[in-house]
Amino acid sequence: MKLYDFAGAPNPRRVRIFIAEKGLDIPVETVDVRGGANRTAEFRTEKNPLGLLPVLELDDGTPLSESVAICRYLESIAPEPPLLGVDGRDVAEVEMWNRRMEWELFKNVGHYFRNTAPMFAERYVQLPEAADEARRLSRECLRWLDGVLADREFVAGPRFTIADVTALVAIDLGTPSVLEIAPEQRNLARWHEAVSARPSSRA
Ligand SMILES: N[C@@H](CCC(=O)N[C@@H](CS)C(=O)NCC(=O)O)C(=O)O
Repeated sequence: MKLYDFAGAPNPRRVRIFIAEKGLDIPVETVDVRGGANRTAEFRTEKNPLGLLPVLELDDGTPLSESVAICRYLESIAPEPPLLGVDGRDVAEVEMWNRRMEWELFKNVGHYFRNTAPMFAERYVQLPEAADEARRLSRECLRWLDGVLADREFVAGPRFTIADVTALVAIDLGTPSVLEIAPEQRNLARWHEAVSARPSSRA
């Protein structure tokens, strides 16, 4: 296997954290995103038609993209520690929380950058109002997430899961331009300190 990666980006970081938590050793090839190597016809044909990273190339050459799909594959070949749930009900709860972190937090942080970052100016119509709204919604998510974390150690319950990975990369990406953990959000701060202290967070 080989992971096509880009160090500065949050979705590849999700997969790198997942790999580190599993203790897997997977060769990495850095793709020159700044130089547009991921948007060439060759990359789109051979790796990912959307021109996005990460891509996990399997031993038979099959290119897998979409971070959660890659994580699902990795969980199937390395079940320990379980990061996607331990039984049917738990799998559903982890999925629920991961999707909330993707849709309510990560997506809004991403929309902020899509609407403000110079690197996206040629690709997307950028609207200041859309950036403001994305910032408002991502901050709103942090407010209710702080409440959720009042009585649980991790986002989806008592165990570290993919929902923590998604929340961590979204918050680290967004801080401090889009959002930051407010001083009164003590549960969120405790959680962020704990997940950031895991060796995988440096992946
Ligand atoms: N839904 C995809 C999103 C992948 C994605 O947006 N990747 C970004 C990095 S975080 C990328 O490759 N950007 C390069 C570009 O836009 O040129 C996933 O979950 O992996």
